[in-house]
Amino acid sequence: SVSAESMAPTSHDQQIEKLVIPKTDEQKARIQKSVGNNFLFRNLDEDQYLDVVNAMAEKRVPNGEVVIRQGGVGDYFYVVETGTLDVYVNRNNSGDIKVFDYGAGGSFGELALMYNAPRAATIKATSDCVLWALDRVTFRRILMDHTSRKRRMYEGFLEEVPLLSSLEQYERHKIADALERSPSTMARGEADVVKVDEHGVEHHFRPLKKGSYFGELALLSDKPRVATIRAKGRLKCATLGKKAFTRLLGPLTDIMQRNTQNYEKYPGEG
Ligand code: 1OR
Repeated sequence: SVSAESMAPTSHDQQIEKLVIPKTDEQKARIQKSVGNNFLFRNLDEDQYLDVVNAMAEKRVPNGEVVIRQGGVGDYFYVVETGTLDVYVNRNNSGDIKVFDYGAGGSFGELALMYNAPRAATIKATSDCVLWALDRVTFRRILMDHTSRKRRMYEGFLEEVPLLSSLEQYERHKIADALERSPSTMARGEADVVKVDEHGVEHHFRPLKKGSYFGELALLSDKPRVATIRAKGRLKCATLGKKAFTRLLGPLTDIMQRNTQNYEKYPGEG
């Protein structure tokens, strides 16, 4: 059964009905686990989190079923508890092309809700799935502001990072979702790249500037850090965790691998 609780009047003097779909503790625990690794839920306060859990509907989808059809109207945002799904985009009527896939903890269906646009892709289960569906109103009330603000904030900057310029705008949006605003793509400042050899002598490599990235080598090779990065004055970076790096920058591995050859060639090395 579904019920609605009324909330205090907003500044517009409207009554907002909160959606409450009753759940067992077991279901609540499964939601918590599913959203735990999802960036879009990271900044919710306790009340917002409870509202989201209350509003979510459990949806079981058999292998092969289409959850979202490109061109359709946006109604729900989905989080994957278990199972796998493929994403297809059909451009200029040239047929469906698979562009991405989701597994546990993934989420999709936010674009149509955020921009009042038709669904941008088709999403089809490739195994039996358990999904949590969040209605459009709750999504917009709780998750949209932060998500769209973060995407907008990083949009211009990520476009100017040469490594990322070949990506689709939507792929940069996913990177923006995953970025942590901690003090590694560089937003401002300069940094030295220093390697100390076995005799304790420092070797300097090409310094890093706005739009440079660093820290990829150890992630690509699963080896210890091979150089020290030292800020020259104030430095502002955005960081991407290892899991998000692998997932979102996987398509750029070859380019990053190729770029590592340039590290040895810095002529200013002394
Ligand atoms: P939606 O509400 O438009 C389809 O419904 C969902 O597919 C969409 O929200 C996204 O959550 C998800 N481009 C657009 N939407 C995508 C993409 C995508 N991938 C997943 N979705 N691209 C793939 C990027 C790896 C760009 C393809 C040109």
